[in-house]
Amino acid sequence: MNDGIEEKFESAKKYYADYGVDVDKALEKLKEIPISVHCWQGDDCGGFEKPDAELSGGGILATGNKPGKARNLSELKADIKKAFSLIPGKKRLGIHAMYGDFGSKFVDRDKIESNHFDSWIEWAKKEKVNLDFHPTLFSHELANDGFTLSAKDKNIRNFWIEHVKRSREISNYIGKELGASCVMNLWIPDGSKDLTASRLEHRQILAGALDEIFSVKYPEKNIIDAVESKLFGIASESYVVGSYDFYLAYVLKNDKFMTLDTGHFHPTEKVSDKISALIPFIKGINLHLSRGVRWDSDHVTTLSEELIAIMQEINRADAFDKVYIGSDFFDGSINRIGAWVIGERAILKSLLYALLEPTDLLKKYEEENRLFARLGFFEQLKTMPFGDIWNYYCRQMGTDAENEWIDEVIKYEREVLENRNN
Ligand code: RNT
Ligand code: ZN
Repeated sequence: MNDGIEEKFESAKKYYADYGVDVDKALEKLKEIPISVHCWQGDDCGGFEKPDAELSGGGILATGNKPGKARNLSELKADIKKAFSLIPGKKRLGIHAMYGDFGSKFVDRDKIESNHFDSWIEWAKKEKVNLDFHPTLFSHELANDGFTLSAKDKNIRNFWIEHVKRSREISNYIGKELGASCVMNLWIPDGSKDLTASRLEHRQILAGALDEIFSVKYPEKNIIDAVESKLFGIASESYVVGSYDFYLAYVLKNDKFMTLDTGHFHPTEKVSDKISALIPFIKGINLHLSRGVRWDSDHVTTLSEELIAIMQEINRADAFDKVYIGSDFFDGSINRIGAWVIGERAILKSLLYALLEPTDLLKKYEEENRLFARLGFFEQLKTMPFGDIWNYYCRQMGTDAENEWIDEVIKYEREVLENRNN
């Protein structure tokens, strides 16, 4: 198709070259950086353990009931395939324990096994993507009292310890089968709606449970362990056991990865600033990119200043081997494939924006104490022809340019989603 994309790219390239930016090199790099797309955007985080499963309990909530959501694993896989075809570059897929292939029988969380994930592994091999894993410690009757791994009740606690141990075993198996380490991210909903007297007890119990879970050793080439903190959740407004401070101390002491979910901090707190603060000390960071809006932590990511700042910080630190980029949002009120594509493309756009930054020039202004020039250049970057480079990249990767993908999703909605009666 000749719509001038190549010509625009060539002229944009010159624009950046004037400031010492090698656009081709930036695109080569972008191609190699994988992003881990979460599977649960496809069905509002319901999973397929039981027919009509819905996200329930445990401090998270999916809102919206737009018809057309995936009703089973094969519909979910078809939707992921469609979304992936509209997202350029290397992708991984983040799955959750509740998306195991359990056939028609019910398998409780303390009984999941590696073979329940064989069909995902087969799928991953066929699609040439690697997998990440999340144990599921919500939407279950034993999570309804607000505490799982940090529960005082031994039976509840042991049930969940068993679930996470099995999740690690499965992650190790996935990593081994695919020949690429599987990031296993642990998030628990534990906390309390109101003033809590046993803060320390629950945290001590959680630390003990984590120690027990991680006492089983697996090779890092198969599995990477990460833990995810949260500021507050629905019904855990006053107390969250796995807070940022708790997990930061835990990962530094135990050499684990820290998951930073961008919706899990105070709105004025910047995750971008945490990257350079953690890198000198931490084994690694796993990102759950999301967009917090007021009380909700899970809106679809957009090309925001903060998302760009996160990528700039990773790039300036040249820490793409230490920081895993993944997403975590769920919106059931809009076309779910569209939501995926918007969110993942925003992540990639912000990454490209960062890769096109003439960092040396900005640092030079700082060293010369020309701080107006630094701020001025940050502003100038916003009007540089970044979009022409992005469109060219998309086309080169065999994906739709920015003005094309929306119609593709509308077509899929008409042809596929509207025929699902849910
Ligand atoms: C919840 C956490 C967690 C979940 C997923 C589904 O607040 O962000 O990562 O969103 O595990
Ligand atoms: Zn998350």
